[in-house]
Amino acid sequence: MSNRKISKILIANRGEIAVRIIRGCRESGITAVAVYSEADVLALHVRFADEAYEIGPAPSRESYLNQEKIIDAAKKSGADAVHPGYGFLAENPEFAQRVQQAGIIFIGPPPEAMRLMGDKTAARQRMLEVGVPVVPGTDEALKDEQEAVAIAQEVGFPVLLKAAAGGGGKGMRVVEEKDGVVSAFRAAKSEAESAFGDGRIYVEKYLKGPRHIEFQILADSHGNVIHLGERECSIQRRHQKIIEEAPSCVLTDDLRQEMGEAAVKAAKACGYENAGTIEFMLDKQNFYFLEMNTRLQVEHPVTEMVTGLDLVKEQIRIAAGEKLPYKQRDIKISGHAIECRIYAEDPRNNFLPSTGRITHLVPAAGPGIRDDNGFCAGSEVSVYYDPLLAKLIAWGRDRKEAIMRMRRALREYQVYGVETSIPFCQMVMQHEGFVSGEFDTHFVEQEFLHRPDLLDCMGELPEKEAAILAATIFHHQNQDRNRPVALEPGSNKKISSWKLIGREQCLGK
Ligand code: MV4
Repeated sequence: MSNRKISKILIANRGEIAVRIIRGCRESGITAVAVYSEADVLALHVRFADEAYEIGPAPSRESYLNQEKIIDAAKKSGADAVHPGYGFLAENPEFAQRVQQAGIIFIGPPPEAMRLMGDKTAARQRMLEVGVPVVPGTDEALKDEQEAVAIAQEVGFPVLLKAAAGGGGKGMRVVEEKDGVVSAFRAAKSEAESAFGDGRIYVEKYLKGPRHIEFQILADSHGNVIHLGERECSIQRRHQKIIEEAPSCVLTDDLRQEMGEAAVKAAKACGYENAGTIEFMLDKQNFYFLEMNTRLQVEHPVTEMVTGLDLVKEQIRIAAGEKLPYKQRDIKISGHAIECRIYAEDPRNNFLPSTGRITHLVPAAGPGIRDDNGFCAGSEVSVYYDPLLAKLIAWGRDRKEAIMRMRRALREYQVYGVETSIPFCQMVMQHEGFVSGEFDTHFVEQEFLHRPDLLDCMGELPEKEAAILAATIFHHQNQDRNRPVALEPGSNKKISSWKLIGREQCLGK
């Protein structure tokens, strides 16, 4: 494939990932074009971009998922390429195709690779053909209930019913015994039909306590494929990842090499290009292909921190037709990185989304800390979009140093106006199971959901900071000196003890 110069990129996304991609563009000397919904007029990604186009009302369906509007904006701006980020249209092969048909480069894999990996049974078959291990199960979608029962018995209980069009946990059902198969099959099928418009279901042996380990891949358009090591993503809740790290503390060098080679083989088997991720489940020393994510992932920064590469800039160079300038042996993993996702969700209230205006925001900084953010003080967190506010990444020479840095950074990070997952992340960073590295994908449900008291002493402001904050709010409100200051409703415990304080108490103490 011939080289094509890229000098202007339209970012078909919002929030922290749009900001992240704009940063990569700017560092590459490339003009960044933002698109935004009516709700995002004042958003950070719009401010950081060189140009911006409005693409419709707040609901994603009418804006960030509106292919027509986005492609129009790309044409109007004269962009050479479109970067989809993650979510929205990132793994939609029709969108990639339409971008290409408009004569614009899609910064991502070929649509055919996306389509193959989007069909979980087709992906399983292809992996079997090339010798990448998959969990024992069916090669094709189940015809009917009778076949479901027969094959479940063949595979052996417990089994897991999965949607062929699924991924990310939707439409999955664990079945413990023969009697449960028929009803689980019907439930999974109807859930898959309404979620994906595709009710095909297949069976896998259910693994009880797997760890989730994924490999980052880079593939150029000249047939060169390498991996950048793994990320461990087992700390998640209802298929939403919360904490990720690289490297995994359970992989030996031999296993890492073996899984890395399998990941490269998987990417080659689907004709992959650009950045992608092969997800595996690790059950003791056995690993199994789970699925491939054909996009840049939320957690890509931990890989960047331990490899020194910038994945967005690599994506752009690959899309421009350049060759990977290094080989597998040139990739060195250095130190340890941990990412905490800062969601606008209330961990003290079943992770309920917390919306509203961010009134006050102080990100963490200092040695070894990176903050990939999409919001600032004054930003509105709306019900329309993903509640991810920022990603806090800590690097250390080893895991212990990364954990200590993360604890320190979480202690500095201040967000007011909305509740966040910061106290939850603090709790995990102090948790013996996390610190020792002994955890699996059930960590959150096992260690936390029955013990919300673990959060009681997390994320509280020391009194002096609460006092300064109260004084600041008082000053801004410019109210009667004798009137008490009321802090934001819904503030955490320690602050609520400062709920009613007069100016004299706030200042000078
Ligand atoms: C599994 C599994 C156990 N056995 N498959 C969850 C998301 C979806 N992509 C696949 N998932 C799982 N598939 C078999 N055969 C357990 C999970 C699973 C999981 C996987 C990765 C990360 C977190 C998870 C949480 C619950 C269940």
